[in-house]
Amino acid sequence: MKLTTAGESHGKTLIGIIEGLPSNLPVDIEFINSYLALRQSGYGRGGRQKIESDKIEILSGVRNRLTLGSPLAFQIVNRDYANWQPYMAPEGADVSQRRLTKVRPGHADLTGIIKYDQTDARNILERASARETAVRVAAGAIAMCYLKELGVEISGYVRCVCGIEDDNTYSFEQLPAAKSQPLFMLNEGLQQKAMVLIDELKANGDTAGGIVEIRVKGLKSGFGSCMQYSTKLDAILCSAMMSVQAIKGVEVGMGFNAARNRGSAVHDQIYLENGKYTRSSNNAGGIEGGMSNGEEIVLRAAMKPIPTLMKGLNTVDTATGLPAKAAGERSDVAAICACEVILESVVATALSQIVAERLGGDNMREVKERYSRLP
Ligand code: EPS
Repeated sequence: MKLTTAGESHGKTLIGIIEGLPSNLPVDIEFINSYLALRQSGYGRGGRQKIESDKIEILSGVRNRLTLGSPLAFQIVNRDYANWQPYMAPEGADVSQRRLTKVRPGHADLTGIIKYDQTDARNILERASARETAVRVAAGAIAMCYLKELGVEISGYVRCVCGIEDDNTYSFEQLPAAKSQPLFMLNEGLQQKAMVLIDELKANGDTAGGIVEIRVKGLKSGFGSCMQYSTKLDAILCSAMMSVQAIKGVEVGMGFNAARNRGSAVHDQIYLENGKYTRSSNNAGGIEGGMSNGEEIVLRAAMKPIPTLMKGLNTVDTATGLPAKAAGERSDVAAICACEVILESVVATALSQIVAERLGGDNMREVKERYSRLP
């Protein structure tokens, strides 16, 4: 399975193409759209989300809600293009308008214009923008349809917003409740504090990041491989998470805390109960030797604060070479809820690729039979 995305933030449309899906996979369009809406939700988002109402339009690869086995192409139309067409159209665009030269620290602007030989960072930011993640969420929702057929579920919540951290442990069954919360947090007191902080940051033209935890339940053991570095499950899932805009750190299970503790406090001890192997804990986050071990997979990712600050950080105007305040385009104060949905999505896509590689199968009947035969 392979996903390719295309599209600019204020261009006409966003496009995704998924290759390698088996036939007869039920595609739940209502679920995909509700998941897209979830990505647009959350406390601290900016004005753009009032304009957009993301919906998937499937263009190929599905007939009567079942995949055909052919490439699945889809689009999500940018409603804001109606306002941007004069400046973004492939032909006849007025590129003297909407220029961005007061490059934003932390964004792709400066490095991008140098690398791609541009004078206007608009030609960089339009693609670097997290708007692209709408496609990855739609694709992730399709990957979740595939994983659901095998009894594999993905969920998550927000653990931290700009230093306000929830260090409680939650069961997988408690996680879905987060999605109906304004910041996808499970501790209401901390969430309230985080909302007050976001209001303060907004008033000061500042932004917030946070930490998200993603969990996978129901995956059998043996996915990923210890035989070649590039096939390790943790390497693949962490790479998928790092590919999300604004992610600066990832960890598996106990993660960085494992390094702060001794071996006997870290490694999950193994027992045999009624002919089944069990572990005393899940500090490994469900992955040992680059392979799923049958326990829940536990992943966390750190999102840096959004790099577009309304108050503008110190920078250089690349048009004049003079010191300037960075461009403060319309922006989100916090997009941690969107990030949570996106991380679930990219994990779903990467995991479905690993599952499909191991199981093969041209149609869902084959896929399900092969999965059911695994120990
Ligand atoms: C983004 C800037 C903002 C965000 C955008 C990502 O867009 P705009 O400049 O149009 O206000 O809202 O995110 C989305 C549009 C989205 O759907 O997530 C950026 O610079 O990365």
